[in-house]
Amino acid sequence: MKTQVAIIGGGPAGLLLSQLLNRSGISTVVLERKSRDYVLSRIRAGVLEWGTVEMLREAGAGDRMNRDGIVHDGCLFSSSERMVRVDFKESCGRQVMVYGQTEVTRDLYDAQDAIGATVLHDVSDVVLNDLDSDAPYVTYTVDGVAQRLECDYVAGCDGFHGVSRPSIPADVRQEYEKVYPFGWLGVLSNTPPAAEELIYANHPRGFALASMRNATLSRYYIQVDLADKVEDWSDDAFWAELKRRLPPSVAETMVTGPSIEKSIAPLRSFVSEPMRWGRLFLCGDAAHIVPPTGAKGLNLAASDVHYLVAAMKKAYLGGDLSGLETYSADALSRVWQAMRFSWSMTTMLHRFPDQNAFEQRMQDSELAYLETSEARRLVLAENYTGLPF
Ligand code: RFL
Ligand code: PHB
Repeated sequence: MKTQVAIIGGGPAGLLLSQLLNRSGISTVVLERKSRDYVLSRIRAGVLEWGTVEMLREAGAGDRMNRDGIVHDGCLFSSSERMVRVDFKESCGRQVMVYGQTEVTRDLYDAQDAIGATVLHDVSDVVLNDLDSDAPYVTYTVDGVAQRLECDYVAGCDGFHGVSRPSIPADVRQEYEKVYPFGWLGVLSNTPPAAEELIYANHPRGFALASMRNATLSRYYIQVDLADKVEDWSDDAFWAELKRRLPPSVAETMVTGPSIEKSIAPLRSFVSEPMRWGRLFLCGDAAHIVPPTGAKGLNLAASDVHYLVAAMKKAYLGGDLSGLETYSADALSRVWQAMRFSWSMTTMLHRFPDQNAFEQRMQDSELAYLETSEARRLVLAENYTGLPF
């Protein structure tokens, strides 16, 4: 088989890239390790920056989001001392869209089906070959049969544990990492959201987040010990702990119910440079991971795709390779800004095991500054809603 761009991974980065390239007349084949049902069972991101919203619309995958997504003008930050609202719209004139990654992925699969794009599932043994030549190719196995895909370029969209990043020689890669000493326990439940906007809570017992998917589906997270297992947390124990950490007025009135999904995710900041090697281009979690506190992971995957699509269009439609040459630097400059923001939100809102009284006061002062300074709220708003591409 032959294509112009071989895309490894059928998560949001791979599917959005495939959709936008195909719509520009550039052919793709997506190779995904898991089944479609498995990919669609993952519960992950919930907040889309406006740039991501516009890309999904441009991809022809925005109809359901336009109808069912919830536009948010702001969000809340609470601690035992105070409750601060950041009004994104007032501060920086922008908003975000609350619409789950699961739905984004479903819409992208439907859009790919509608244009007859090639997405192969249950693909194993993916190997990227001759990436530093003019004729790279990908070998893989489907239904027990070994296959070969010839291409001009390979897009590595296969997440943190994929094969693409390790295909760049170790002596070329520079990796930066910070592992946080806690995880997030997330619960999805068929209950109305606790509040109209998201609440990020800094509490002496640990961080909590009240989020949502729609009027009858809520998503909550609490900071937990890295050693904790999902089995350690009954639904009752989860709700009791969440209520302790949320503002009392919210905890008193919130509706609880059986969890329909419960999982623990570790928190990490990670960047691998460069994002291009030879004819391989990394996008999304394959190149970088952010802790979820800033709601940036999926949005960064989309911004990488933005730069790569622009570069590919320039190359294929205008014969100009300069966008491909600068892809890594262009994508990384925005990645590092999102890294900084996610790290600062994580640092401001979580309880660290070795946190002393001084560090405690630093967190309180951050929130007090947020409460009193319009400039500080603007900084948060412009980062949360997404820096320009
Ligand atoms: P994905 O989604 O991991 O998709 C990669 C795909 O590649 C496949 N794959 C392979 N395919 C072929 N061959 C191989 N060898 C392969 N190895 C892997 C995988 O099966 C998979 O389908 O990466 P992508 O596309 O880069 O998308 C990134 C996002 O999924 C991720 O950044 C976000 O979910 C992060 N995230 C959030 N991001 C936001 O923007 N806003 C949020 O509110 C937000 N909340 C979150 C989050 C992530 C979380 N977890 C669980 C990590 C909340 C949580 C709890
Ligand atoms: C979510 O709804 O899953 C969500 C929202 C905001 C975050 C992280 C996750 O910062």
